[in-house]
Amino acid sequence: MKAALSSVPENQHQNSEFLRDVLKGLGGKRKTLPCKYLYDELGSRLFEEICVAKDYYLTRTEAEIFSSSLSEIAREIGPGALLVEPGAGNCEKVEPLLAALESPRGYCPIDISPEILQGAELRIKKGLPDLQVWSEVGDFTQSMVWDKLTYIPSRKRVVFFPGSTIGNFEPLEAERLLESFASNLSSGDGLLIGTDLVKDSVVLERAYNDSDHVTEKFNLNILHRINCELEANFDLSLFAHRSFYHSLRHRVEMHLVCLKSHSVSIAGTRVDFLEGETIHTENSHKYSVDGFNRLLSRSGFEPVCRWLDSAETYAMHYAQA
Ligand code: AVJ
Repeated sequence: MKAALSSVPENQHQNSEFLRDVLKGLGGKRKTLPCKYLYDELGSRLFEEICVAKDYYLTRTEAEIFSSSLSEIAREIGPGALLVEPGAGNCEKVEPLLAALESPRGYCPIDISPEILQGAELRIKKGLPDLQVWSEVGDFTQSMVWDKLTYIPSRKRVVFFPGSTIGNFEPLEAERLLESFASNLSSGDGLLIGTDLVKDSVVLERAYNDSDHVTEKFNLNILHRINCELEANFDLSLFAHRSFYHSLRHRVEMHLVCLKSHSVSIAGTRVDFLEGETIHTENSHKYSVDGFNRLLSRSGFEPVCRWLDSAETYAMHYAQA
């Protein structure tokens, strides 16, 4: 009873932040929504489906690099490391890495979804019962969640940021984020980070317009979420999923295109949509190896080495603070 009561203000607080971000994003001339809101419980499940969709090569390719280079990666990290994973999700990727590390100090997953994190922690503890796990619920772009981790003593910290999540950030924001990672590390600590590489636009566009239409469902789910959580009345049939590669900006952009002029009410505020107008919901930046090394250097990291898949579509970088 007590827990239920005390959870109310927390939810209201989260909702008001969500509402503020949504109204701000949809209030401008170019409509946008922060991509972090794609990942509610259903969105996170749909994303897991994307990861196994045959046209979405990123997850599979990263796993291939992992399985073929795992012992080399573990050797590079060295013994006694505390692994910190911002945006850990289901923690699926980290398990083989943790298992390969020499006497790891522990594992700290950070995620905004408490449900996902809870399940992940249980799984990790089952697979690696001797490993110490400190889970943190929160937004990894906020320093608050990192502050709690500074109290865990360790000889070396390594931030693990796989999945090409860094691609979601505009280059300047990515630099700020990597700088903030560096600010939570000491000299000699590490960053193990996955990035999708620049490649043929046909391959890229197929990955974000998969033939099973999971990406379409994932994209549209953000409107469904706004309807459920913010008392809005989006008609999902009036929006279509659209993803394309913007070659000058080296990124795949994901949008929701309005099919017919109409207005929507969001928590009492009216928002007008014109036919053909889009809501920009996500960017996925693609990097060359050199381009990403430059980004690392600008952010306070020294590139140490990297591993690519055999077809050179994806890279796993190791850098030092
Ligand atoms: C989780 C951000 C890496 O950009 O490839 C997949 C998200 N969006 N399909 C990506 C995503 C549409 C994904 N990241």
